[in-house]
Amino acid sequence: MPIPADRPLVMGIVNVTPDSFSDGGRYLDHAAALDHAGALVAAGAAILDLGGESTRPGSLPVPVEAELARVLPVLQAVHDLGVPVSVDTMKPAVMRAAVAAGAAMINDVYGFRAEGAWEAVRDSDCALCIMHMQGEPRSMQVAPRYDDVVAEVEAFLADRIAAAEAAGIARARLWIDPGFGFGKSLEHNLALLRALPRLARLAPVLAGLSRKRMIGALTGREVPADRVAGSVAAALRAVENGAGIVRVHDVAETVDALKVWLASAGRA
Ligand code: 7PJ
Repeated sequence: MPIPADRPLVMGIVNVTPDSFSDGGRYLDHAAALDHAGALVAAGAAILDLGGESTRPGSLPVPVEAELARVLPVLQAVHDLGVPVSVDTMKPAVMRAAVAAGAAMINDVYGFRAEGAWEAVRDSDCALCIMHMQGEPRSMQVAPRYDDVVAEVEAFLADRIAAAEAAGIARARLWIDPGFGFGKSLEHNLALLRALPRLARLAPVLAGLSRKRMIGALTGREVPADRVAGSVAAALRAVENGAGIVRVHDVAETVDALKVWLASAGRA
């Protein structure tokens, strides 16, 4: 299913990770993810992002079999919801399986740097989102450091675009993402948010700011679920600065805000 390119899209986040409140049963995890996906589409999500491995600061890797067992059954089932589905993974084996199962996008926070990643997605027409991350999830927030964060993220993304093209992947398939919160301080994140128009010259931009620590830092909200209004403001700024997709938890709120904001700007 192709990704519409004529308007800013709200991407709803669907985590398929074991629920600490369930008994860990696989069926319950899948059913919960599917329920959530349906609710996000009903709330107006134009695309879903399905992830079976947490990449939050401090998180540890998940074995490939476990990630496949989490993501694939849900990917197959969410197709019936009628929106394109992105799969959030760093693993070539998961990319291959997701492409074969009809994923519309592969979203890789590691920027397709794993051995075999380009080959896993080359012979298909699915979109690719190349994200910038400094370090690894386990340690990335310990001491993020840049001389010029915008120039360095831009150079990384340009380099990855060139690598994709060298691997035989059409540029029209590529999206880029500065990776808010992935090895970045609050100041780094704000500089990148302001610089989105510059990054958008490279490729269409996907921005993920939803409920992140930077929103907590700016609002004083410790609890991620309390960061909705701050996250909506960040999503609007990202779209104003050229983002084509905003990746969010709070789909209904973001869709409403975008409708009003776009209409008031004469863009609806
Ligand atoms: C992002 C992501 C993001 C893209 C996560 C979280 C952490 N993929 N996956 N961009 N964040 N492309 O949602 O807080 O910002 S997981």
